[in-house]
Amino acid sequence: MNFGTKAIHAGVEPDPTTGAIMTPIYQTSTYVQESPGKHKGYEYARTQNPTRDVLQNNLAALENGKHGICYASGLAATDAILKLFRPGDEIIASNDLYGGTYRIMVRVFQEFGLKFRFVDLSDASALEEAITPNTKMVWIETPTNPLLRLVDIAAVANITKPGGIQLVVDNTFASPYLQNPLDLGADIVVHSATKYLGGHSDTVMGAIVLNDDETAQKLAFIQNACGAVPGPQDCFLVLRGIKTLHVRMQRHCENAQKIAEYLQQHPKVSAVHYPGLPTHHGHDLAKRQMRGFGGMLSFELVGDRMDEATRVMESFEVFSLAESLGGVESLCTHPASMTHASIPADERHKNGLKDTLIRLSVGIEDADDLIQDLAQAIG
Ligand code: P1T
Repeated sequence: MNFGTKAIHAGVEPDPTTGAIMTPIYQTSTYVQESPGKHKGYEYARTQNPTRDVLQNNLAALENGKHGICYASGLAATDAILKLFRPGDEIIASNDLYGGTYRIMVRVFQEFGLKFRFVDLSDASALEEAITPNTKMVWIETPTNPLLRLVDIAAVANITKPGGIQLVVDNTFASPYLQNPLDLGADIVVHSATKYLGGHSDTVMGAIVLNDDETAQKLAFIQNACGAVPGPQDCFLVLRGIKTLHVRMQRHCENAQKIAEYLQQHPKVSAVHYPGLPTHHGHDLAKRQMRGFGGMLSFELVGDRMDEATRVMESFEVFSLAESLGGVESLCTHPASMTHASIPADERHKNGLKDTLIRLSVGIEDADDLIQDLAQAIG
C-alpha cells in the first residue's frame, strides 16, 4: 500500500457493531465484564481503549513499524523512553533540539542519575568520539528544531548498531510522510503528534513506533503503569488529522520552498535555514533521506538586532506569533524566549541559536498571501 492509502485505511475497520466508517470515540473509563476476568479484551481505559488502538496501529503502519504506542504529549512519550534507562547510563543527544526535550533530560532525568551529553551530530563522526562504554542511547532530531540541521540517520545507525546502542529519532519536523527513520536503521521513532500528525492545532499528543517486541512491551508497561495516556477524543482527532497528512504535507513543502527562496533573496535577511535550499549544508542528505524538505524554516535578519526582530514578529497579519508548529495555519515563533527558553542562553549561543532567530511553521494557506505578509512585516 502506498502512503496516502495507508494514512486513510491502515488499521481502520468499520465499527463492528454499527458499520460506522469513522472510528467511534469510545468515551468510557471502564468495560463491563461477564464474569471476573471474562471480558472482550478491554478492562480499564488507561490500559486499553479501542479508539487509541486504531490510532496506534495506523501510526505503526505509517512508520513501517510493528508497534505504535501513544502518550498524553510528545514529552510524555520522551519521558517513557527515558524511563528505559538506569542511573549511570549515558545518553548522547543532538545539541540543537526542542527546548522541552533538553529540559526533561537535564532538569528531570539528570536528577535521577542519567548522564547527558549534547553533541553537534550534523557530522556523524563527532558521535564516535562522544561514545563511551556506558553510552546506551543516541537521541536525534532531523531536521532539528529550530535550526533545521540535518543528521544522517543511516550513518549514525552504522555507529550505534554494533555496540547495541539504541538510536531514537524524533521525527516530528519531517512527519512519516517525508521520512521513515526505522527504514534507515533507527530503533525507535518518537513524534509530537500535536504537530503534523494532528495537523490542526487542536490537540496535544505523543507517539512512539518501533519494531523490537521486548522494548515495545516495556514501553506499553510504562504507558499503563505511569498513566500518561491520551484521551479517546484526542485519538479521534489525530486519526482524522492523519487522513489528510499526505495532502497537507505536499502543500506545506511547496509553500515553505517558495518562502525560503523569497527570504533568501531579501536584502534585509542574512540567513535562511531550510533544507530545500541548495545552499543548505544538508541539502544533498535531505534529498537522499527525505521525500521532501518540510514546512519548517528559520531565518535571521541583517544586523542581528533584537528590536528589529521583535518589530517584524509583531507586524505579521497572516502568520500568528505562537509556540507549536505543523498546523494548517502559519505560525511564527521566537525560539529564544518561547520554545527554547529552557535552554540556558550560553548553551543556546554556543550551539548557534541566536536570540534574534525567527522560526516559521509554514501553513497551507496561499503562498502569495504568506509572502506578501513577510514582505510587509520585514519592510
Ligand atoms: O509539545 P509536545 O506534544 O509535548 O511535544 C514536544 C516536542 C517534541 N519534539 C519536538 C521536535 C517538538 O518540536 C516538540 C514540541 N515543540 C513545540 C511546542 C515547538 O513549538 O517547537
